[in-house]
Amino acid sequence: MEYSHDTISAISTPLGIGGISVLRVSGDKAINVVSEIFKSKTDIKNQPSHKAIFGRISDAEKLVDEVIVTVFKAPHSYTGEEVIEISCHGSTFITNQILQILLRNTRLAEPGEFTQRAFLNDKIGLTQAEAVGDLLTAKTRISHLAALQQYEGSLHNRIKKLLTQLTDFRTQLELEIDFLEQDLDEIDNDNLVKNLTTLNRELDQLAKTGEEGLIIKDGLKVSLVGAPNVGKSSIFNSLLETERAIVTPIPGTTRDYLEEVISLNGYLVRIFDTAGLRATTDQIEKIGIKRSYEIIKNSHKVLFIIDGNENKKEYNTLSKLVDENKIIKVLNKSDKFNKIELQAFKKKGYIICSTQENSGLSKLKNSLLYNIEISEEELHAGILTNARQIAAVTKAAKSVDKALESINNGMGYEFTAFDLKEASSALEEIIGKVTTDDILNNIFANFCIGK
Ligand SMILES: Nc1nc2c(ncn2[C@@H]2O[C@H](COP(=O)(O)OP(=O)(O)OP(=O)(O)O)[C@@H](O)[C@H]2O)c(=O)[nH]1
Ligand SMILES: [Mg+2]
Repeated sequence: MEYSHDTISAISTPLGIGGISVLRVSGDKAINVVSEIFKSKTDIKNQPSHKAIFGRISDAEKLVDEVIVTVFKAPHSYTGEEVIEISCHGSTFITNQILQILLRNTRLAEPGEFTQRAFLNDKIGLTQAEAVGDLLTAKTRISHLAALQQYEGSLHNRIKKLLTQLTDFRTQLELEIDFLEQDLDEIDNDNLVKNLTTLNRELDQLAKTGEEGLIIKDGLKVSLVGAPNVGKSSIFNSLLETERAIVTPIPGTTRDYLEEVISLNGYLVRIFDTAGLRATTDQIEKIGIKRSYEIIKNSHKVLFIIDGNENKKEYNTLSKLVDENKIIKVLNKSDKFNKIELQAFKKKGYIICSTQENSGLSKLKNSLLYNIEISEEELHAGILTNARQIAAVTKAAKSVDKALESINNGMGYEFTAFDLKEASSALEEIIGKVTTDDILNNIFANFCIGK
C-alpha cells in the first residue's frame, strides 16, 4: 500500500458537549503547523517529547481557546510520525473551529488513517490494528477482553509460532531437494507426517475459535419459536426485564419479529421474538413467518417454547432449519401444571418456566450460554475474531492437508514444500506480512475518523 506522507489532522473524540475534546495531527509538518497557531511560554518546537504544554490557540490574533498540547516526536508516537494532540474545551463549535484552522495546512484524515499509519510504520501488526477497531466498539466485558488480548498480541503471537513451525519444515524439505545427491541425513518421513498432522490439528482448532470470536464480537443470536400464544413475547420481555413486546391472549399477536440486545455474563446476546413457523393464509402473517425462517436459520440458539402441547409438527419443521444441538426446549406456563406433569416434561429435556410466576428464567438464561462461554485462558491464547482471519486460517489448513496428501502419494518433496509455502502465505496475510490494498482498505474503512 502506498504511504502518503502528508500531514493529517482530525477530531478524535465524539462531537458534542463534554469536558474536553481532542484533535490529532500526524506527519512531518505536525509540530510546525501547530506552532504557528499555538502560543505558550516556550515554543513547542523546543519541547521534549511526551510533555503536555498549556497555551492558547489564536486565529488572526483572535483567541479561539485555551488548550493543552502534547507533543509526540517520531518515532515514539502512535503513528510513528510526529504527532500532536490538542485538548480543547469540549464544544462542537470550538473543536470544529480548531480543525478548520488546522486544515489550512493539513489534510483531513481518512477513517482509521492514524492506525493505518501505525501499521505501515510497523508500530503494530495487522491483528492489533483490527483489535483497535474492536476495542472502540466493544460493548460487553468479554468483547472488551477479547479485543484487549488481540491488541496485546495474543493472536499475532499464536500465528507467528505456527509460521515458525511451517518455515522449519519447509527448510528441511528444501535442503533435501537441493542436496539430494549429497550424503545428507534423509528426512524422517514418518516424523514429518506426524508433525504436519499435529500442525494441521492446531490450525483446525484455531479456525474453530472463529465461531466463538464472531459470537463475542457480533453477539449470540437467540430466537424464540413456538405455536401462537405459548408465551414467546412474554419470555422475550422477561429476558429483557422490560415490557418491550405486545402480549395479549389473542393468538397471532406478534407478526413481525422484534430484536433486542441484553448482556449476559459479559456476552452480548441478541434476542429475536418471532411470529413462529405456523402455516397461515393471512398475508401479513405470512410475511412475518417467512422472516422468522430467516432469523431462525441464522440463530446460534433457538428457544422452542410450548405451553403443554408438545407441538411435534413445528418441532420437526424447526429441526430441519437448524442443528438440533442449537434447540433448547422450554415449557412455559408451569403454573398451570402439577408436580408430576412438570417432572414428565423435565425428563423429556424441557426447561420449565413461568413468566407469570417469574420462575425458571435464570436457568433459561444460563442455558443460552451453554457450550458458548470460553475461558480467559483460551482468549489469552489468541482467537480469531473476523471473517478475514477465519478464511486465511482455513486456507492454511487446506494447504497443509494438500502437503500431507503429496507425501502420502509419494509426489516428491517439491510439492510438499510448495503447499507449505502456500500455508505460510495465508498465515502471513493475517498478521499483515503480505497484504493487498483491498484488504487494508477494507479493514481501515470501518474505523471512525480520528482513530
Ligand atoms: N398462565 C400463564 N400465562 C402466561 C404465561 N406467560 C404468558 N402467558 C399468557 O399467554 C398469553 C400469550 O402470551 P404471549 O407472550 O403474547 O404469547 P406469544 O407466544 O408471543 O403469542 P403470539 O405472538 O400470538 O404467537 C398471554 O395472555 C399471556 O399473559 C405464564 O407463565 N403463565
Ligand atoms: Mg408474541
